[in-house]
Amino acid sequence: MIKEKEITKLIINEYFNSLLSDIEIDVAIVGAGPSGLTAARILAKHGKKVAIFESRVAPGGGMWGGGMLYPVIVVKQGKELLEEVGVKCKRVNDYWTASAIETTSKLISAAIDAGARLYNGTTVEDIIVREGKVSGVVINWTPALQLGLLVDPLSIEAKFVIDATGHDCYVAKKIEKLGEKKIEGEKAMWAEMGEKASVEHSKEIYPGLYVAGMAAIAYAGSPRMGPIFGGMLLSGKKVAEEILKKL
Ligand code: 48F
Repeated sequence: MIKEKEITKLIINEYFNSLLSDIEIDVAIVGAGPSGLTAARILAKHGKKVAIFESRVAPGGGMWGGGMLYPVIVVKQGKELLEEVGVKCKRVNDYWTASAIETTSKLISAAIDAGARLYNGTTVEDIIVREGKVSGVVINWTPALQLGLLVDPLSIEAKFVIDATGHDCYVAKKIEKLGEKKIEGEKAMWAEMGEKASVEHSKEIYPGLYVAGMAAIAYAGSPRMGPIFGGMLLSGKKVAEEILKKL
């Protein structure tokens, strides 16, 4: 016999046990796009306690649609990070192509398989700053924020936070409010420069807070690169490795 109340109990128990165990973590990753997912996989693979908070229901960020909804991605650097998660890459001249759908789903499942927990429908609306260091994130249900409900958030303590929120660099903007830096936002497209800059500028921008992926581009005011994704993957790897040295 299937009982509705048992289904409800299972869902509530599973979710809240997971959230309870993640109130204090090593790394909080904001945004489940390619950079955040890659960082999560590497950190979790090294045994770190990692949670990803993603405002949308479906994780994956801006990768599902490839370029203008042609679901193909291109990489020139970082192909090994796709192969590590089992993505089939095809060489075409100096580039590699892969299915955007295969890539996105495998990045998500590899992060989860490595041990990262993914909280979807959950928006990071603020950060905790204590004694000059980012010490966690402030979360709320995405629908509560979208509806403008007056609902106070909850907080998660984290030793490190990664802003992988993409073009908006939402978390880094909180640092701007602390008077740290004027954020100019991403510049017009220049794929080669953008690819280099996405890795170069993925780093700690305030004690405890790292930027990765398009958030790093927007924070640094560098050119965007469009649907070439190697820089996004490598940026996630770079911040994960920098954080691993400190944990
Ligand atoms: O935009 P997104 O895919 O970020 P990324 O890892 O990769 C960028 C590329 O997809 C592409 C590109 C590269 O060529 O230009 O755009 O830098 O994923 C960012 C994720 O963060 C979520 C958002 O829904 C998306 O899935 N996000 C944004 N703000 C918040 C958030 C927030 N405040 N809290 C939680 N999630």
